Amino acid sequence: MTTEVIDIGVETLRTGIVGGGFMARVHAAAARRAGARLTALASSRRDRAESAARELGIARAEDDADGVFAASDIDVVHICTPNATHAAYAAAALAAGKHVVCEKPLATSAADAGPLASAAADARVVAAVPFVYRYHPMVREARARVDAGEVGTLLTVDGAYLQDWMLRPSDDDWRADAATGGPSRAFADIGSHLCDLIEFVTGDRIARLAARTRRVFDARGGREVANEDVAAVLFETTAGALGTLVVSQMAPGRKNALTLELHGTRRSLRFEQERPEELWVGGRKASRLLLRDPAHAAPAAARLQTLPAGHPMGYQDAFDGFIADVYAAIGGADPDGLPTFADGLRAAVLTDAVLAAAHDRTWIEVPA
Ligand code: SOE
Repeated sequence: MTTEVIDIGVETLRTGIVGGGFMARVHAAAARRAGARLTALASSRRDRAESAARELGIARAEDDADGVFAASDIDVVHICTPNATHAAYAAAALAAGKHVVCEKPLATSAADAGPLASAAADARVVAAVPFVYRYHPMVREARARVDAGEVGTLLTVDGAYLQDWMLRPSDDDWRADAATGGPSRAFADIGSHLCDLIEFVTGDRIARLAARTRRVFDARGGREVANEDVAAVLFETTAGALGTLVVSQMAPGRKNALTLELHGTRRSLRFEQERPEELWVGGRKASRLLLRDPAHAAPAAARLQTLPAGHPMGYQDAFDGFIADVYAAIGGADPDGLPTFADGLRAAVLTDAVLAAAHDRTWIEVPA
């Protein structure tokens, strides 16, 4: 029997992953769904790479990250390692001519993120940061409605991102260690998602802010903690809207509760990450809860709906939508709303501003 190979004119992308934890699993699933070949994985140690590669069904384990960057059979590198390694790994992947998906924070300071954003622009490769909540269809629906003027002039923003996995002093993670996590933990890890969503949905920018941060436990799991558990931010946008943000990884009962509520002169909108099928539209006379439905969606929201109404889509679907757009961009497309290294730099600028405002106990003008 002969096997006929049909050339459908689409080259299979070859993906390499650096990192072997939870996020590597999410990236691998999304890459596979986007049709890529998962070629190799590297982790902090060879044995870890081998077990993660086995678990994720990846053909080859490399000795270290350099092995992935140097591999001639890899087109796109996904960096899913501790925060403090991101900048150097992203720079090395770009220098090797790879397309790059780098976990957030892109770097642990704006000073380190800036050159990466410039290098990515110069390298003419696709360089993306997974601000994946942009890929919930109801977030695109909210953005389309703001853009169409349904909200009116934006007056206030009420945002929160709450988790509880660092509630007890025995809860520990590399993110709590400044050497691996960086100078900000809660804000860089999850506050960055919230700010990205605010600016993405409203098209407005956080222009100035005041902030307080708090480290609740000075030690976790026997080591010193150098970054914050919680943060509160008061801000003003370029267009004059006022907003507040509460960010905590110590909010009992809250697992991944990103909530964003916008109030305008005509309508309010509310999105909750843990209820991604819904968008609340508030009005003075009547309010409505919209349920995701491709048949009644703005085009920008409809294109991300891979399942029909009533068949819930969630976190992995949002991630899959993001990676599908990254790979489409590598193929020459220009997908709307793809978060790039420029957005990673923006998150680093905002994180620096929050830390500076909290430290100096003053308002900070956020660089545009
Ligand atoms: C842990 O706080 C974490 O996995 C973040 O790192 C992700 O960015 C967020 O999507 C969920 O929570």
